[in-house]
Amino acid sequence: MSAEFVRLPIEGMTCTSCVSHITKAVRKVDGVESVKVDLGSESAVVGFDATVTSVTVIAAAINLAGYEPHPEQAAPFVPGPSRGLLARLGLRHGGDEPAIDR
Ligand SMILES: [Cu+2]
Repeated sequence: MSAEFVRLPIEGMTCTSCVSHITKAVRKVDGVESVKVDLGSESAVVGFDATVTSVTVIAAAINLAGYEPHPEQAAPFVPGPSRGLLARLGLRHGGDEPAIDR
């Protein structure tokens, strides 16, 4: 598996139609495998094939759609059940109870 996940901060979102604009723009990028835009945290979690595309290319697509991504603040995102690692990265899964490192 070559999918890589990043959490990319995006400025300029104000409503759910912004979310769908950004989602559509990111999905069109070659190599993007998944995208989940979150209005509340003003960011998107993008899964992509790093041999095909990059955060820079994804950010450019978001920019063309009229929003202001911050690829320099993009952070690795670990999907799935690895909660200890998520907690260490300071990330939480929406809807899940907070990860507790003992
Ligand atoms: Cu909007």
